[in-house]
Amino acid sequence: MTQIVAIDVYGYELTYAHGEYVMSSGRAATAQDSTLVRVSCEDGTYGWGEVCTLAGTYWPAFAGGARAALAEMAPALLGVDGTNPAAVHAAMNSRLMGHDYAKSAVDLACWDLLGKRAGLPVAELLGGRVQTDFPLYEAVPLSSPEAMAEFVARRSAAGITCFQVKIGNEPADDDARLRAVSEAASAGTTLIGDANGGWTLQQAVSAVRLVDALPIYLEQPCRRIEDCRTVRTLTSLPMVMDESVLTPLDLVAAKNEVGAGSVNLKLGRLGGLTGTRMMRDLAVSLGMSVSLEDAWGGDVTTAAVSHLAASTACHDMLSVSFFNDWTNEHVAGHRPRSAAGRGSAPTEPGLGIDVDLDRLGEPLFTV
Ligand code: 0XW
Ligand code: MG
Repeated sequence: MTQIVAIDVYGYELTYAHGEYVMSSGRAATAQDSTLVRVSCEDGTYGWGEVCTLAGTYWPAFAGGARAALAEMAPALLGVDGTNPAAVHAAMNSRLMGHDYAKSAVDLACWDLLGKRAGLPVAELLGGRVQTDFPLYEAVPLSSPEAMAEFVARRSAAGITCFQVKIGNEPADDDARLRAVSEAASAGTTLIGDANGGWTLQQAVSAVRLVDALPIYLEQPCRRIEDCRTVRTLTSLPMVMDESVLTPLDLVAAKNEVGAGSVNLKLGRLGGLTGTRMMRDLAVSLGMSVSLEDAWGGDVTTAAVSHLAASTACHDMLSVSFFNDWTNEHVAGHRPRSAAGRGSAPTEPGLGIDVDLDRLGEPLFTV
């Protein structure tokens, strides 16, 4: 009954709501290619998933790669129980090793299907809803100190109480950015300086000397985990690891070797809700707090993130993003929708949203 009979893959463009999104090393974009997957079962039920890689320079993934990997794996999924994420991963792994970002879109669709079949929201299947709503963070694109301070003041007025401040270029400039933002932030605001691995070890060593006394967290200062460990020995700033945590062993190393108290977990990097839930539970059992999100996305990604956040205890969570507030195009009516800087997960079964097919063109392909 719930055997997969068809997979439709759609592409659409997500434009950034605040102009140009800029990260370290000159990575900048105003729009991203996102990919939606609809998994349909024999009984007429279907589930939705999404993957958006943030161009091709955030991690080793790009939209064309996601679509090619989905085309490669889709035939192996026909006939598999779509409400069984473990069986679906086994089928995908029988065709492709890795490519977890492409697998993530299918995984989300299966959790949507499983929730619909069970009559329960995905949050309840991920361990239970323990938060009805939670504060959201927004990233501050890397720019001049003045422009970044203005962003923080403007979005604070909209209710945002946590900002991920993009840094990772010249240490003196990053110091000025972080100081300007700290002054503009209201009392009680959480600030996370995220270098996205953009500093060389030499730059990071200089940077932490400058910013050590600021009230901030420091996220992924250098690309390599070994360099982050060296940086950690030179600063008292609380550390968050992101890009270099791909496996449970990386997570244990982030905690025990780098001394990071938090980890940023992204659906696409970990193969969807299945892998991210496992890493969330491991992080929490190690006494770490988690940031929950993806690399980018729209309504479907946001719905998946909302269920993960709703099933994570408040004191175990550092930050959560609702990317559908960062992007202009809404395929599911801008649901789930934040209110005054806070998010919550839908209460309907599955992901609890439905994609409006009229907002999408023809599928890129159907298997
Ligand atoms: C993946 N990002 C670059 C996009 C969002 O800004 C979050 C972020 C990160 O590195 O944490
Ligand atoms: Mg990060």
